[in-house]
Amino acid sequence: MIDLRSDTVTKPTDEMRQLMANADVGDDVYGEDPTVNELEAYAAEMLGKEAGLFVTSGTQGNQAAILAHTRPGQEVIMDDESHVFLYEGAAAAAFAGVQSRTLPHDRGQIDLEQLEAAIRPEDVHFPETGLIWLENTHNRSGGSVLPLSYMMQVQQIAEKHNIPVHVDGARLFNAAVANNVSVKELSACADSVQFCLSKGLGAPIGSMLVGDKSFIDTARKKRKMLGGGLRQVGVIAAPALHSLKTSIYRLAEDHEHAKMLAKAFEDHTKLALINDVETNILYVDTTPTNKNADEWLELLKEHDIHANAFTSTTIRFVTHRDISKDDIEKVINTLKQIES
Ligand code: TLP
Repeated sequence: MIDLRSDTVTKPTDEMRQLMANADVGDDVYGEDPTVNELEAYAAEMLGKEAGLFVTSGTQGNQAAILAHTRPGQEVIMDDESHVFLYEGAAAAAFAGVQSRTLPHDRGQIDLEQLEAAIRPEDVHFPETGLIWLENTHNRSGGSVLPLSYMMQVQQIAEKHNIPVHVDGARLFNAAVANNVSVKELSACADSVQFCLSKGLGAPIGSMLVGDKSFIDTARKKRKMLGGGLRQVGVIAAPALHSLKTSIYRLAEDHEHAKMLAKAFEDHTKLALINDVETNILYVDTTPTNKNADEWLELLKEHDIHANAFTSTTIRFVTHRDISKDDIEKVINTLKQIES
């Protein structure tokens, strides 16, 4: 099976399974799991923050961050295609009681003037702006990278108005590798960062939230409220730590594979590539082929190739550790065959 539905689909390697079996564990709600403690310290140090918190998923990390940064009745500024707005079940409204202030964007970048204008002045009628939200890489823009310079400008605006910035960095390491900047530099532009261990980094479960110590102390309580106080969590922290230590260098390969696929779409198929491919995500429009997304997915499935429909005429392909160059070549040949 060639599974291009998401970079979340990677299976744990034999080495990871060994690490899981042998992990040193304790009850993490008492702070006694040595493996997760090591992972949290390692992640915080890597991103240049005081503290880290292991969370079960990107969604849990994002929601713990919103709960820790805001109060009910505040507003969070975000782009109108952010994951937190589209794909987290309105959890920010349901759990934190905040209002989402969505703004248009270009490749994940909200116009800076519009961003600043959206910050609420003091007025008895208005909600307070409690948080500014960025997503890097930007999923719905096809894994586009927010440049460091853009993030620094957002930070300047946020500091001027004394508002914290959170980065949904589910794929922050892809951004760092693609733009050849360190995750530390990217993370320095934000008060808190969530990044996923279970996407490009290839761990089976988990995400990290990092920030200063008082923020992480609060987020830890919020994680408990969200049911994320796990016990012998070392069994999943061990492969996650291994991923973080060993997997970053290979993300460039996923980006290469995505570019190979992009070139094939441009040269050999009527499927229209929608995004510039900077990292590991591609969106194609099926309209010029006279087939809709579901029809394409069925045809690909016959060749054991799997992708996801995002609209009735949009398909997403995501490259990851379990996709080899041979797999990409097979996909390209299959696409040519279907169209011929
Ligand atoms: N993204 C998933 C789906 O939910 C769409 C995927 O397959 O891409 N932030 C961003 C930018 C994400 O892309 C995702 C997951 C999350 C947060 C949530 O992470 P999880 O799935 O671990 O809750």
